[in-house]
Amino acid sequence: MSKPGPENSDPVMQTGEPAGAAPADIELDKQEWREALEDILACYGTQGVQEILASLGNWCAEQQLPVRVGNVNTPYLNSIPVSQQADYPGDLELEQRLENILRWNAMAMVLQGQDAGTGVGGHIATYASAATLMEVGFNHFFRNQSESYGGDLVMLQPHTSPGIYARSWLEGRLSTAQLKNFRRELQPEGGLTSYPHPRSMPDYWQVPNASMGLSTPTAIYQARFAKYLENRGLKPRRGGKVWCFIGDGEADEPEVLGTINIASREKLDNLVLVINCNLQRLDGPVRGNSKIIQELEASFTGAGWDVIKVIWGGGWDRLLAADSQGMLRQRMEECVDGDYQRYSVLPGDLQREHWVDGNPELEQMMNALSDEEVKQIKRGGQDPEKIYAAYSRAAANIEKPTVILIKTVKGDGLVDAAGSNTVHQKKNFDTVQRIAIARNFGIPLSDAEIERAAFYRPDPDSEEIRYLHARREALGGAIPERNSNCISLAPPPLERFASLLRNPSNRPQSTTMALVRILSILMREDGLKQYIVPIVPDEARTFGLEALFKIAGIFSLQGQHYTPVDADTLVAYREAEDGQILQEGICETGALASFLAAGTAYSIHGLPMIPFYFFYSIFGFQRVGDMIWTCGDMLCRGFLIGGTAGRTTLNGEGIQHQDGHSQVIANTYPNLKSYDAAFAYELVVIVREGIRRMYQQQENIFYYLTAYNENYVMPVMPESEAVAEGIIRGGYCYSSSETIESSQIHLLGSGSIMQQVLAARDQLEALDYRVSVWSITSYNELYREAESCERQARLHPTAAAPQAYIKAMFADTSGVYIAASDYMKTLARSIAPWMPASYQVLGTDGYGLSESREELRDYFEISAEHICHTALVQLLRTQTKGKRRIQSQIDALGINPDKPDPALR
Ligand SMILES: Cc1ncc(C[n+]2csc(CCOP(=O)(O)OP(=O)(O)O)c2C)c(N)n1
Ligand SMILES: [Mg+2]
Repeated sequence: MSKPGPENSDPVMQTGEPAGAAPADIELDKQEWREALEDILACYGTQGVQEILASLGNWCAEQQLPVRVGNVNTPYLNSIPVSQQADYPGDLELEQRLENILRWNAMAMVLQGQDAGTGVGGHIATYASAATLMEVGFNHFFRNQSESYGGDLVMLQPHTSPGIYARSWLEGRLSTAQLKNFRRELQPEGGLTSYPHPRSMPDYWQVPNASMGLSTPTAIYQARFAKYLENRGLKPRRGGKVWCFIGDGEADEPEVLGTINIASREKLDNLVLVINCNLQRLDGPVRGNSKIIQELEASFTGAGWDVIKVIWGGGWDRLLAADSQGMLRQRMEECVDGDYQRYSVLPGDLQREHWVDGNPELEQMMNALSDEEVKQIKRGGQDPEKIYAAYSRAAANIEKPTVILIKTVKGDGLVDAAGSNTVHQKKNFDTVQRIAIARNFGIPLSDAEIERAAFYRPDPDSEEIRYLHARREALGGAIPERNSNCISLAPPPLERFASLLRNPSNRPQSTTMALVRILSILMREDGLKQYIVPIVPDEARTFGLEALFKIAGIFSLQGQHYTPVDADTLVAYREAEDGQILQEGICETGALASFLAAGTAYSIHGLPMIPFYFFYSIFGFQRVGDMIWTCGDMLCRGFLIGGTAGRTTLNGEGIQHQDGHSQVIANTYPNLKSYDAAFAYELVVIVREGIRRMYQQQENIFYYLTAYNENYVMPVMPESEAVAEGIIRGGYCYSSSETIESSQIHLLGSGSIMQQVLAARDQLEALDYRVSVWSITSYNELYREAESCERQARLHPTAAAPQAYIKAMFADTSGVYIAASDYMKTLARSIAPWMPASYQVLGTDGYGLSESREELRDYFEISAEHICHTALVQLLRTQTKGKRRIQSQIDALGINPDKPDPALR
């Protein structure tokens, strides 16, 4: 490439110092450089321009100049020039009429709720800003699944839900009663949930959305998972996009910008993120002092996304074309969002004054427009043609995800309220305002109907309704719509896990290792193996999963362009385009989003994918609890495995690693089944049951299993049927000195702490006590079932009360009852109302600390000695005979009664 550069030489080259240049000189220089680039463009195209700029950048770097060539920001203008704007294929006038009807009905839903005095609330302003963005999508882009197309997943801003419902009502998919009962789900004739919640409306909403920020990682990882399924040959390559709409205020959530890199790294060209930049959040401007669109452009450009800005409506095209001196452009750059928000509420004459800002040339340009025309000039998000052009480009994009930054007006069309700082919370309008708004939208209702915010639906034969149906038919049907048709899978027969049930080698192992072995067996099982999705956030080695790397491969859309350092070992780090393992790096949010994508594939893709997500148990609920809550809402299935569990079993790691509370939090997730198993065979039973319920029975539940890293010899599974049932229901008798009935002491153990319980049993038996040991696999299951029985009894006081399972378990027993676990006491304490009065609980209240396992168990008072001590103290309290003997046995244990309380440290 040998094109002449600008002829004037650079003063920096001669002096090494930046020479001051007169403004006119530098303007001349700039002009010459631009002309040179124009030549380059004509000769070599965009690539040529890129190469020249890159070489200039390199030159600056060689000279050690603190100058960056190539700005991450483009001017504050639309990215697509008028000359490249795609033609609009729809009937603009008709679409506008339809949109106005939707705007009115969406508002009427909220107003009717307000008039009814139910106080259920609702939002108007978000949809008012987003209506055009959404309508262009609904009329021309969002496509359903068909024989030839994979289908789009459309995720809309939560607060636009009234507009989405209004559309479905016009389409005849929702009843008038439902619309009337917006935010009143319990009404007998049906109601509608506030925001997108599949749990509440499982045939309608696909993806939950209400907790700001989570929809972006959800969308990114859904897009990536679609590619995973294609690459693994499970889903045909028929296209299909994820369209995700978020607010500009929402983009402040760290989950948004924190997860965008993976989308470009993985070249997710099936992803379009649309950011509705109405410049406002709930309280006021998003970036009053600068421009949110420019800030987001820089972030997304830096992250490697294709960025399309839609800032100005078509009304500006003429003015911009006439702006040969760049005055208007300069003013557009100078104004900050705080100014723009103010302009949106000013009348035309004042707006003009501010735009012109004393500049006579600008004034002359603006004189071409009347005050009314100035007021009418729209932002890009109010112009369907500009939006269409952006969506078309995004839809055709290859090898990159696209973000479209669209400038809108919050509360657009809501007289007096649009653009105000209070518009987000605006839920009511008086009669005069209602009439003004309805008339503005051209709604042909009487004043009386408008006053009571009646819904308006044109005749089914009207042009509007026929158009609405025709467009959706052309695009494959209604959206949103959720399916849950999926094939059933049965768990492998129990015998397949023989090595875990009988432990022939007698080698000590941990429950984590047992789970890894269960996973390996499932990954070899015909009919099931292809559906297993192991997920790890850079912790595979911690959990002993690295052996799977070579066998199953780590999924990477790029494959592996290097020879791994351990290529010739059995555990080589093998990345592959069809890898089965999702290795998410240190990003629990991303890993959870992958779990969500895999665990909902039965609904989104009709594929029964079974995710097993292994993570440090402390970095689960308390780190990404909101994402797990989303799993519950989205009816996600799969297994969450909280590894390195237990406040004392994970030793040495200290406060921020040692988890003694995840099982407690797990109980707050209503459809999550949580288990704290002690033995390998228990895990086999639980995992089989999970597969049976989630994938054979198609139940909308998911599982949380804590897994420990303490090695011990796993016992053989007892033959009794009752054991398997007890494991699932939450507990069973593991051993008795003689019989259950004759036992004086009952010890309840779970997880790794079962080993301490068994040691305590031995010590107590050595003192001639008869002891029963109970394995409690899930206090949460026991508690829930007992609560449910309690409720039954409360509501049917005269009927025979159902007996809680926990009561039945201990029905024929007597003596003292001591529970010990590696979790907070409140976990085991939850069953206390159904336990005999002598029930005592030991647990790990307090922050963890760096110590050995043995010391930690003594410190938290869950060691075998403390369990013995508690049992003896309870005997001392409850027995009338042999007190002196018991006291001497207590003394012999040597427990320091004045040791500090770990819960208070
Ligand atoms: C995690 C979370 N925090 C706070 C809220 C409350 N909230 C709901 S909407 C909203 C403002 C949204 O602003 P923006 O994203 O700009 O959307 P807009 O309505 O302006 O389109 C807030 C703070 C929420 N829903 N979720
Ligand atoms: Mg906003």
